[in-house]
Amino acid sequence: MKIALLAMSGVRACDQELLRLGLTLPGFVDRSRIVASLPSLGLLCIAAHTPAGHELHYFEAEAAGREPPEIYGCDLVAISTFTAQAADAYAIADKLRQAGVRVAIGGLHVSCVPEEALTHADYVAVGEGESVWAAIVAAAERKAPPAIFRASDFPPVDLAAQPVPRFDLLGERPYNRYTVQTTRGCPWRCEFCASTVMLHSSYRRRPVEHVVRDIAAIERLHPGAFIEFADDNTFVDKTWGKALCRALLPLKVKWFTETDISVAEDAELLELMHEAGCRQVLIGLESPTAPALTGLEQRADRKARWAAGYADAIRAIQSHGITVNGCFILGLDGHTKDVFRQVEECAEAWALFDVQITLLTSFPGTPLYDRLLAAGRLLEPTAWHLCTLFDVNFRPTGMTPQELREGIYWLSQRIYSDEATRRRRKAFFQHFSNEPGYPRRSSAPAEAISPPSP
Ligand code: B12
Repeated sequence: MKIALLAMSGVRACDQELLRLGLTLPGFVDRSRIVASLPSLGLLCIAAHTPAGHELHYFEAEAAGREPPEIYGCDLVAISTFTAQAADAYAIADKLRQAGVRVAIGGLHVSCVPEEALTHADYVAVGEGESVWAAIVAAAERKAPPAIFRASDFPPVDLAAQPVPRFDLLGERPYNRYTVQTTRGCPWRCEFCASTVMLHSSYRRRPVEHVVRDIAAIERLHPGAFIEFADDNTFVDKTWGKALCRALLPLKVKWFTETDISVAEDAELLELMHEAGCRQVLIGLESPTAPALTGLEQRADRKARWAAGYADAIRAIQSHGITVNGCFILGLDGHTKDVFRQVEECAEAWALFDVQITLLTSFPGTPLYDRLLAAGRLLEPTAWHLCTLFDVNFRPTGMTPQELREGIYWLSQRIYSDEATRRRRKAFFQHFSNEPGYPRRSSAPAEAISPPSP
């Protein structure tokens, strides 16, 4: 069969005012541009499990109506989507089926609402795709009737036995970064998290030699490529993390990852991360004030326990030449209108190299969704297109939905302005040029991740 892999791509926000502001704020736009172009690792992973004898092609579509015409000439189209673009993915799937093309769909969103997806696709994958993909291809070949394929009905995915994702299918497309996974999942349970925990409940590490193998495969295709680890929380296991960094040393790649603040507790690990090419860590700080963090991490209330140490931890990480992208969620229970000013103050005081502000978002399948739904706090319970992290779709406790909207407009203008960005970065460099032993290397730490100057 001729099989198309179709990734829903690009970044999204429905709020017109935020988009208008975004368009005038270089910091915001540059950041979006950097991340907007990432290939779908999920599709490349399942592609590597395609039984022999099929022809594979990789495509991307930013919206329905913008899908490549070539997909209509295929026998099977495998679509991957997150929640925000589910409606676009379904619209494309409907058109494909009308044209007689079989459609399979998978990813975080449909894993939570498979029955919804089955009204638009022939085959719906629930959970990790590696285990179900071959069965879906076989079903499409024999023109089997529509069905849901649950990974839980198949042998579990063994992360120590995975082939190299099919990076070769990306061809010469111009990506800023390429994604690789070093771990899957996260041992903590944050109420709002809509990431890998939606697919599989346990936290797993890959063999470090496989991570090295995958990066080497990317570097062979695209020498000098910048790597983004598509992990939820890379350095939970510090011993394994050090082994990973040591294995990465000879590759001389530069990379970015997402991890929790506990990485700051281990100076040896930070040193190794920097030596191994880590240029930035993205950390969910979530709130500038501790009370709003209480209960957020549901296993051991970790976020609330870590909050008092944020300033020192960020300093420890950045003093190793690794910049921190600190993420704040606006609208958490306990946040009042003061939160916007508090985020601005903390971002400056902690000299955060980059700041990410998003709105509390209840993705389907999360404990947060269930809680807000039960409390009647969701404005439009199935408005999946609003699950962008930038659109308000719930009633906060400490302000009105409109005050939350206006707060993010105000804060984005303040923290993403050229002046504030320059001030924070200057503080970062001044701050750490006074640190004993800094800079650790002759190269400026931020060189690989700084957005270009406007
Ligand atoms: C890389 C990334 C992107 C890339 C995506 C490139 C792409 N097309 O995949 C870009 C930058 C485009 C992006 C955009 C957005 N993202 Co994003 N992104 C990520 C990130 C960092 C990693 C995702 C990843 O690669 N995972 C690893 C792969 C292996 O897993 P996977 O994709 O789930 O695939 C597996 C299964 O789902 C399944 N599978 C997937 N597709 C298919 C298809 C078939 C047919 C089958 C059989 C199986 C299958 O098999 C795969 C292997 O097991 C995650 C955060 C994180 N740490 O995970 C956020 C994340 C996925 N993004 C998120 C969000 C909110 C967005 C945006 C809405 C942001 C915005 N405002 O625009 C947009 C969505 C637009 C869109 N494209 O739909 C949320 C999604 C939550 C949700 N449930 O929807 C996450 C979890 C981050 C968060 N803060 O919560 N993102």
